[in-house]
Amino acid sequence: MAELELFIVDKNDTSWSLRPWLLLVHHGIPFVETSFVAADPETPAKIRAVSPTGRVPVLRVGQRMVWESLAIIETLAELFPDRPIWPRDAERRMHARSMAAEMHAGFFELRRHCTMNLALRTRVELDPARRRELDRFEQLVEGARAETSAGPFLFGEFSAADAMLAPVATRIVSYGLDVGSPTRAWIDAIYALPAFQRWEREATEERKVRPVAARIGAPFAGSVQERVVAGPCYAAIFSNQHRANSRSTPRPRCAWWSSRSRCPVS
Ligand SMILES: N[C@@H](CCC(=O)N[C@@H](CS)C(=O)NCC(=O)O)C(=O)O
Repeated sequence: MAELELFIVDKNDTSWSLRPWLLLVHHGIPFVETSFVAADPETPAKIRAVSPTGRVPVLRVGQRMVWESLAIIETLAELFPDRPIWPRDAERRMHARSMAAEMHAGFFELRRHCTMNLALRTRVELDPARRRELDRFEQLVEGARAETSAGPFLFGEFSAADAMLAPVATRIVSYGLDVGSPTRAWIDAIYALPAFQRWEREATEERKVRPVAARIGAPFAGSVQERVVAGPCYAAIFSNQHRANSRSTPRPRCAWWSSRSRCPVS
């Protein structure tokens, strides 16, 4: 099996990177994690060096790069057919793929106005356009949950559909958005998932050493103040080796600069 390397940015703020990362960690798939520091001015160039779109996540499979979160997830499903990355049932798989594609292609208002900020706890009222998107999101959750009484995830066990929708769970929590009990139960399941809890722990550790990037947290800029670390901020590029079934948080291999500068990566 070719070596896998997943390139991501700050865990507090990156919704797209969370998706394939959750699947890799949940399924105990070994991979190297390389995390760029969003606030480093050189990060956009570093990302462009590995990603044709200048965005992350990107997965290196041996010598080949795979970009776009959904393409990465499909690649993982193909590389690891023994793992239930998509639901095993063909009908549910169709449903799950449609949901994942809708998530990948839509929900622009929610994304733009409730940017991912894992540490944030606030309460905002949604305007009608954003509320419509959240209503549609709730329909997606309820539609999937109607497929099976097994649980607690969308199609019973954790799948790529849950991974694709998971960042919206964090936005609902961060911004105190009102949702019904089926969506609330699904959010609880996401927050209880060991892989998600590991992401949260690692995000907390990162926040202690990484400066806040300018675009992250906008437009609720005041809400990210808790991320600003007093004194000089020593930032690192983390390169971690994830081994199969490893439950502990890997240690960073190197730290390369200290900086208070900001760059427009979110
Ligand atoms: N459609 C892409 C979106 C990726 C994306 O927007 N990633 C953000 C980080 S979460 C990024 O790299 N932003 C860099 C920029 O906008 O300059 C995917 O599904 O992977």
